[in-house]
Amino acid sequence: MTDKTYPRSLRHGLFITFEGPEGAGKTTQLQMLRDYLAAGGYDCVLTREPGGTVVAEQLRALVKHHDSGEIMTDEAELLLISAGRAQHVRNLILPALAAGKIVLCDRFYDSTTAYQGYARGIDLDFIRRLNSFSSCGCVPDLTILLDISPEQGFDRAAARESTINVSDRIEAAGMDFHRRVYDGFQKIAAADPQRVKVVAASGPPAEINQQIKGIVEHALQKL
Ligand code: T5A
Repeated sequence: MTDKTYPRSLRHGLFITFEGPEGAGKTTQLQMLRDYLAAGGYDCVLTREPGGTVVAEQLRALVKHHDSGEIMTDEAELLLISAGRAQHVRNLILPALAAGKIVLCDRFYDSTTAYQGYARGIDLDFIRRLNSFSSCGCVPDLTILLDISPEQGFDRAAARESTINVSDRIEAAGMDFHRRVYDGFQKIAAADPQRVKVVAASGPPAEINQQIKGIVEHALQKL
């Protein structure tokens, strides 16, 4: 990637999301991709869900670390995550895309389908409609699914944190839950192979980054 002029075809931006189980390496790979694209002259915005704006980050903290003793229902969790997305999409993602930027997002609505749908068991058709509503119909141009077993992802997260973060409600939901998340992501990828590209994520970061760069370059060439 040597041409540093702003590509005309990016006037409508490019929306790339990263998905996968806990500890899959999304944050690591997103930063590597952002650096690569920025070196090529692309204007990138790196963001995440839950979160991404002030209000959405406040909702993220509630979803992840709520510890008042009152049980947070699955329905409330879904609605809080969706409320954050409504803020994030309208106040950050859509304006960035309208400005011709590449938006790189750590998780998006496929996580809602996998975690709140397949793993928590909330009706998938309702989640599909809620995803569409909360995201204002905004569909990622490309989704990279980092494919790693929940066990290996947890090993990585544990190596980073010395223990699994027990104050993180979703992280602490148990291995059966995280296996359902993993299976859910596989179903999402199988249902939408044009958009969702599965990348094996058990190898070294540089190797994974090479594969992702190839996929993203291909997407850029098609614009
Ligand atoms: N959630 C989210 C929902 O339930 N519904 C939703 O709709 C949405 C959007 C977000 C939580 O919210 C849930 C899912 C999550 O539980 P989070 O803290 O952002 O919480 O959790 P994760 O997205 O899972 O983030 P993690 O930081 O845990 O994992 P990453 O970003 O996938 O992994 P990363 O890059 O931080 O790497 C983890 C460790 O592994 C090392 C890194 O150095 C780091 O120490 N590593 C590697 N080690 C070996 N080989 C590699 N290839 C490595 N790549 C990274």
